[in-house]
Amino acid sequence: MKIEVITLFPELVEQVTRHGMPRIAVGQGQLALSTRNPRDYSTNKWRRVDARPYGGGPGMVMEAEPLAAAVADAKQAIGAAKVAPKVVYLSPQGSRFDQRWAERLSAEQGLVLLCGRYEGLDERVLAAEVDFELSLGDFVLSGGELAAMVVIDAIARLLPGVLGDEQSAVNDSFSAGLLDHPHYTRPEVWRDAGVPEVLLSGDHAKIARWRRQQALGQTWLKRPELLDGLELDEDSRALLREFIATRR
Ligand code: 9WO
Repeated sequence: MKIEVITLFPELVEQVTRHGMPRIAVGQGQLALSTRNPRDYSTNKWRRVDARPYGGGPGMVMEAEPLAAAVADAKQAIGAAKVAPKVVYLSPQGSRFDQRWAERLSAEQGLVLLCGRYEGLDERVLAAEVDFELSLGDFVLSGGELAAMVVIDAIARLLPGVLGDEQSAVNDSFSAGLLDHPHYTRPEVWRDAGVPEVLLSGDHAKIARWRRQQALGQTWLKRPELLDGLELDEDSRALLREFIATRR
């Protein structure tokens, strides 16, 4: 997958490929990340890309033309694919980004991520160029860059071959719409607290069942609304009933 990020802070966004899954994905050739600075598309001799809002008010707005020119070049650079790459704008006004969005975007051949600064973009460039407006949650940052980096990280680990077979994303608790099960490592006793017996039993079928039950139970405890969106099979419903019963 090719990702082009349009940003006034390219050196910030490029940091995302210095560590973790995005770094591995780049190393394997599964991900290519490029940045593009709207300032390089400004026709102003001071390289300005912002101006005061019509109607007045505080702050500045990013002008349409340098952004549109950067998007056009980004699409060209991604090239290849028969269909033009999707353009994503990161903003608090967007649809909530979640694991399903990460999965959907990871199937694209190319993506253009648009990062706003100041009070945001001229609305007309949004209407003309943006396919999806996505939000990480109900909070305001100083710009879209950190959100773009989060989206890149979430996508990178889903690209084919980036996670090894044994811990593939298909095994993620979240791929089933559930929270993760609890994890334990040495020592076997820490501050008088032990490790659940089953994890020391060596019975791998039993361990897998316990983990599935914990994933269901932790979701019920911490994020019950996630269960409303799921069609649990009878076995899972039985595991959850048992978890709830042992907690009363
Ligand atoms: C700034 C501002 C200042 C005074 C009054 C209102 C204001 N709104 C904003 C604002 O929304 N600025 C945004 C900064 C413009 C677009 C890029 N910025 C941004 C993106 N902040 N937070 C995000 C973001 C992106 C994805 N998920 C969560 C937050």
